[in-house]
Amino acid sequence: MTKKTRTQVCIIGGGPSGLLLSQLLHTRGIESIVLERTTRDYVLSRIRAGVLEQGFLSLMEEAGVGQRMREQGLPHNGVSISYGDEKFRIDFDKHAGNPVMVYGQTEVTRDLYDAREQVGGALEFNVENVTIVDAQMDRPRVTYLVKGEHQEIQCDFVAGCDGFHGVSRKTIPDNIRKEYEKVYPFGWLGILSETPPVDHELIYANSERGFALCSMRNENLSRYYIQCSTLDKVENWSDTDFWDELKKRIPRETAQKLITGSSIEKSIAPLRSFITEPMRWGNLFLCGDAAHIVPPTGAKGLNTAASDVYYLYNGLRQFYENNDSEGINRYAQNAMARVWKVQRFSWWFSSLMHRFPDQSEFDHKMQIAELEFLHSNEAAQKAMAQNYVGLPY
Ligand code: RFL
Ligand code: PHB
Repeated sequence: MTKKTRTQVCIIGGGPSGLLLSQLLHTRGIESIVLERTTRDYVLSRIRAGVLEQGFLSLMEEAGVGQRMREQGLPHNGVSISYGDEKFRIDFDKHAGNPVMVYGQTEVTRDLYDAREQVGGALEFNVENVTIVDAQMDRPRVTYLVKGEHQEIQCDFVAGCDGFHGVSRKTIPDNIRKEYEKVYPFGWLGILSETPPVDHELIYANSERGFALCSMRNENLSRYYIQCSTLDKVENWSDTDFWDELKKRIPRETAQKLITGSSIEKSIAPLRSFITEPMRWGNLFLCGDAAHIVPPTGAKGLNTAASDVYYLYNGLRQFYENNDSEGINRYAQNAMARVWKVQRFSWWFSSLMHRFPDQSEFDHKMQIAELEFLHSNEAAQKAMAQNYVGLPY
């Protein structure tokens, strides 16, 4: 026996994109059901993004979940870039007029889960075999299994917010779907440690030994990354090895101030640029990592997921409130135009900051020349600042 339910928007994936979309729709009285393959605890255990753009903050406020972020987040007015022992600052206030907010993805997701639960939002965990049926018809359906029981949701629209490994993107037939991909020949080894951050702002470091990033979550929680080989394993890196390597990649003056401690999380992430087109197929709309992945240099993944949510939410709102399909019809075009620009920035910043295994001496000289140009040129700093704090949407 299949249990049948009806809703307006079926959202696949209970990560930040899916939760934010469902909470925003709720503020307008639009019904949704979120289907999540794992559990709330599992989603909250993934240490990911840490830097939020203004557009993201506005959406959280609009969704009514901005309070803790406003109280506990750390506004940052700039970021530092180093190469060897040289270090300079990109001033967001001066060049872009907006700060960014340091507030972890874990906290964003926790706030969204709490809000969904407070208003009795429909969320199903541990769903299996999610399948999108009749995405091109007026009444698409989503079928799945939960605790061995067959379930079916009939809806008007399906939002595919199920990340890079989800099923939504693959529902679009191969002859319609086009994918663009660049895989980088290195990864990021990250640790979280209950130590004060080495600086009050983030430091992106280009060094002879490879890239490093000094980031944070709060005054006593630091997040550091170092570029590593794609073949590396977390077990190969003791905390001491990690700190020793980090110190060699950041300016000496900064390394002397670094407070080390034992790690409470350690993981390796691959780096990839990936885009799939189209982002809409019939009544299926892809959002966030389901449609695109950026390398983490520049902190754009979660923020770009949020700009997709913005376009989709406003399109759905226009549809349900005014019976006007203009917004949903323009969704793929609007979202994609911004996604390519963000991809460009993430690719440029990644290319500038990392050591590539096949890098020639010429390539290296070009990196240093570009860093020196950025160091000394206000127009270049302005372009960097505007991209970092987030392009408008
Ligand atoms: P998510 O977070 O992957 O969530 C998708 C959810 O869908 C579920 N799912 C399914 N559910 C039902 N049925 C299925 N068949 C399903 N398949 C999957 C999954 O369990 C999951 O819960 O995608 P979403 O919501 O689009 O959010 C995207 C962000 O998580 C991602 O872009 C960022 O984390 C990227 N990122 C960063 N972004 C930033 O904006 N700023 C940063 O500072 C930043 N730092 C980072 C990052 C990503 C990193 N890693 C690990 C890749 C740092 C790192 C190291
Ligand atoms: C993080 O704090 O996890 C972080 C910050 C900036 C990035 C990537 C990750 O560019």
